[in-house]
Amino acid sequence: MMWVEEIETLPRSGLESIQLRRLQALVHRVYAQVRPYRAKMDAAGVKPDDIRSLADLRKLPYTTKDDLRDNYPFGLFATPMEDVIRVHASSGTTGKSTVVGYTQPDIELWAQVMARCLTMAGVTKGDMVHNAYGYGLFTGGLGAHYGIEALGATVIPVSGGNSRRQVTIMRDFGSTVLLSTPSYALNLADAMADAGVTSGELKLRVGIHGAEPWSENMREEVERKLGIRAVDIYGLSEIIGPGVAMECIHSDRGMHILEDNFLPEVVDPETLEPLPYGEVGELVFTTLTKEAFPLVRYRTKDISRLFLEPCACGRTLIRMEKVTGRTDDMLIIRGVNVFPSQVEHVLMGIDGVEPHYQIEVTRDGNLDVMSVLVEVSENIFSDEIKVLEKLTRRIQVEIKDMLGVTCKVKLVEPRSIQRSEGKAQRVTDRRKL
Ligand code: DLL
Repeated sequence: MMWVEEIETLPRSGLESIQLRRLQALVHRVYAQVRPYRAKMDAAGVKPDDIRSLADLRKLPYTTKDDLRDNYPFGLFATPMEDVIRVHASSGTTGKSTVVGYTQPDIELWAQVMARCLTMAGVTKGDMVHNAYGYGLFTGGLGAHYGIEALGATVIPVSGGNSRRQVTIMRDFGSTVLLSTPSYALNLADAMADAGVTSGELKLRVGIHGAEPWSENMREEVERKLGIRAVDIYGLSEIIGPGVAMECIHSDRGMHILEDNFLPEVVDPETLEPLPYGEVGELVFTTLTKEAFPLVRYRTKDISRLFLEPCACGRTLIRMEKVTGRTDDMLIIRGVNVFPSQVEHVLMGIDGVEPHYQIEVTRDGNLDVMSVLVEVSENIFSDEIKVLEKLTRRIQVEIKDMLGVTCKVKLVEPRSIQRSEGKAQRVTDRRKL
């Protein structure tokens, strides 16, 4: 059990004084060690000593994905590379991925926050934890893995894919906890039905699902089909990975943010003014304890709101509402973050293709399917079928190389894609979550 009672149930004032101390140390550190932070703070006319209260946070400049891209890959790291013992990455705009790094204490911190999250779901030492988040550059697999071990539960590092085998493992090993994206949980439910395995034959008790948006309807479906309690977990690579916020089994609303480590704000995405508790806006996080890759006021683009009302579990940690959308056009397709601009970038590099395209996302069973409709030029269109087939395949391969996502490609006649009269509507998301 990983219940850090003296932190989780601290009165507000106690927690805020810890946050302030950590924030002041952080700001001094990034100012001294990370040139882009110093440049931005100098430009904004703010010095580390100006941060005297938590309210002074708003004097600090925001950090955005563009800052990450401009300093790709390691330019925002605050420790020497020799102290960095792990990197992870997630896809970003125009093909450059977002790279994040961890020192040994960062990896330990991550394991601790993840273990605290698992505890919120009632996971304990005796549990058999089936970890179906992908292992690799994605933070899901390894991030959860270390937390499960830190808790002393048994981890089954199964990663994603091969659902049939996963069902056998769940049944034979007696998995009690499932960690996966919500859509993959539904896939596993289908695989169970195909294999004639009922939820009654499993020992599964709770599912911890995140990394993509999911609705209450989807939660009900997962709970019914797998015979479990399904809870939400939130995180992003930039802030640490999974383990930023977690729904406890008592929560009537939202996820507890581990705010002794991740200081949240909600801001108006247009004016960038911080919003009071309860109002909907863009989530912004400052990492208070991370060494290698600290972030000051990082704009997540995720839409949510914060509320302070006490939770039945006794934790005083602030809660964030389920993330329902984003302020940008990022899509999450089978767990991979995809920006339409990346698709555009690929298309623009191919001769015979017009800059008119449309992305359609649907769901086939529980699997996301991305289709790209691409207009071709007149002379290509009148070409023989072999040429068109070759072009289709080339687009498919290049998109797969760039994004890691297999998509369907359909070439369409010149001028058949509707021209926009304002902002182009390039994406139709027909997934019913
Ligand atoms: O998805 C980390 C993670 C792994 C979280 C496993 C939970 C479980 P990224 O690949 O960097 O990191 O993607 C982060 O995914 O900004 C949100 O838009 C979205 N996201 C993550 N969790 C949730 C959630 C991981 N529970 C991006 N609900 C974030 C809705 C989520 N969206």
